Amino acid sequence: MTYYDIWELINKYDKIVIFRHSRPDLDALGSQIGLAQAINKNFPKKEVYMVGDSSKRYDFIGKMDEVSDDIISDSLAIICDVAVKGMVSDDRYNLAKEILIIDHHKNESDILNAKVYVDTTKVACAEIIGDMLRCLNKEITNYGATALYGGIVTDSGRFQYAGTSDITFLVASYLLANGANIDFIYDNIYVETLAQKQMKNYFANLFVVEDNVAYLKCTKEVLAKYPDVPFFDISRGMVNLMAGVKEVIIWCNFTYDKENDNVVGEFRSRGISIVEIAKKYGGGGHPFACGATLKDFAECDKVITDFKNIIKESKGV
Ligand SMILES: [Mn+2]
Repeated sequence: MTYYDIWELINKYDKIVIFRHSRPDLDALGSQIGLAQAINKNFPKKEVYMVGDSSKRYDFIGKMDEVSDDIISDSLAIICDVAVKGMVSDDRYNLAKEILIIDHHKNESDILNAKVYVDTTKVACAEIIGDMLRCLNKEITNYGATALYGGIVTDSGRFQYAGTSDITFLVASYLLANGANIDFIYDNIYVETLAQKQMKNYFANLFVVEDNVAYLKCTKEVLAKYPDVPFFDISRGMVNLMAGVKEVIIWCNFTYDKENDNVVGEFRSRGISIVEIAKKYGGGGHPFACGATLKDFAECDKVITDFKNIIKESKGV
């Protein structure tokens, strides 16, 4: 599939419903909003909707739509930033006439009969969408450009993580030329309240470093101090407290999920691919940023041991 094929498929449908993964990050939401805005701008007569669970953290970027089954049955479903059934928020994409997946993750898709466009060289799904618009010379609104920029800047860690390429900067340039509002994104992402700063200090004092592995265990007891903070803000929000430490090569955050009575692990690494270990425990993601859901904290210890071993192996010990 090419960018042109994606655009032709969109061209065929009067109604388009855009899906993405649950517990959305700004790349998932930015991809949805950016794509919806681009379709609206280039095909003003088409009806475009976005669906999925809401995330308080990123509400500032925009809201989802209420969409009936009838509309979805008469539409093209586009799924952004995920290719795996179990992770899509709202499974009604099954009702659609046709399904298109646009993703940058390495996971094989298990959604049958979908057309799949996966480019794992892109640091963000929003980069794929922005690059498509750039290459096809299509227009986008200021708002859509801002949303896509937000997806790229967060998934790339402000143009820092592996996967950031010359194309990433070309797409960023295209988005700025089309009115992306950088200040709006940065004010909403990187300015925090005093309470948030103090919460980070609390968690930063809890992590442990052993054999170049840093880990944080957010147990029931630890989380009790912050009962009102959304799960995502701790699970994903605290993992990079351990980044940028000279002695730390792999870092991971294990957060108890009371809804499912299990532990969600977020794994990060500098230079050593760890996604195989995430997969070993039923998870996945990117080589240097991935995760898995664990049964309990005893299983987390096994993951930590695997990380220690993979570092030793890489040193040839
Ligand atoms: Mn993404």
